[in-house]
Amino acid sequence: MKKYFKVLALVLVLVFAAAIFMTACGSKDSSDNGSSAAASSSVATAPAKLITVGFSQCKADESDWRKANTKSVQDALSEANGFKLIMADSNNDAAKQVSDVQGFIDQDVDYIIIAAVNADGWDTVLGNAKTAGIPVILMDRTINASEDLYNCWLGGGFYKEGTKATDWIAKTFPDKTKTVNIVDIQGQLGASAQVGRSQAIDDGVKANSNWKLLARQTGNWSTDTAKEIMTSWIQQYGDKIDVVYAENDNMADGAMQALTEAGKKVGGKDGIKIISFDANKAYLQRVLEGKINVDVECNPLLGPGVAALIKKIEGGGTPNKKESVDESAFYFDTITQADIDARQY
Ligand code: GYE
Repeated sequence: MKKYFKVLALVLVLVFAAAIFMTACGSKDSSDNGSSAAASSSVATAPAKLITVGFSQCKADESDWRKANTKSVQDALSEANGFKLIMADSNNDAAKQVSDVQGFIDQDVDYIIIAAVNADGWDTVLGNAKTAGIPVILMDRTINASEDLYNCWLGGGFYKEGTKATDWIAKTFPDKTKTVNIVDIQGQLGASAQVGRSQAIDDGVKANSNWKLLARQTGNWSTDTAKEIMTSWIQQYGDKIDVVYAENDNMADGAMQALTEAGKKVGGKDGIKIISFDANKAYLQRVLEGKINVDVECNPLLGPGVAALIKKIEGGGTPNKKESVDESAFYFDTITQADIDARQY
């Protein structure tokens, strides 16, 4: 019996030891599995090849709008979203921009995005991109090249934006017997945003015989340049100016500074009327204060839209040639705090 119990005890000990050993092996296995799973999953989840995108920006900090636009693209085309973004800032030098784009072609990037400084001069380099088989997406600014030289354009309707402003002038100055003196502070000459907005006020003046375009000059999207221009116009035209048509918020700011420093009443019902474009949050505050009479929206948050277009082409899809974003306008006598609070840029 003793011998029998000894054997039984020995067997039990062995079984018990085996069980402990097996569980230890089992957990290792799972970690194995984990690691092997991780290994297999790490094999399985090796990061997909990043999509390399060459982004040719006109001048990354030329205005509040452009800063928001640059950030929108950088955020959307991040590595976390599967992109490798290479940005070239042309510093608003059209010739440099074309060579930046040629640089992207030489680097054999997967996609090229262009916010064109100037609408002209693109045929050759876009022909090279096409030969290299690199899709080109135009963002914000349009160009004067044949449509088969780029895949699609995403942006705002600059002429239409301008007509929202001229419609407001027509409504605000109904007396056709009274002359309405307008000055136009233009964006950088040749940029499609400038071309469209300037064309709209030209057509407004053509259509309204009592409207007079007293003066126009490019402020290159800059507050300081616009302030200098406005200061000289105040000296030249004094109280004759009825409307300032500033082709972006930063230039409207410059004009308002010059007018205020010259003791002129700005905005509201009885001041010199201020029209602006972009509708950045800080400037909508000026609309609420009645300083800016009309601010026509132009949406800079184009990054997610561009990312979606790339993914569409990646997936074998063909985007529409033109994709315009929705835009509104804000008026000093109807804007609300809620409009401003809702602003993302
Ligand atoms: O109005 C201006 C920016 O192309 C719409 O460029 C854009 C214009 C915008 O610098 O502020």
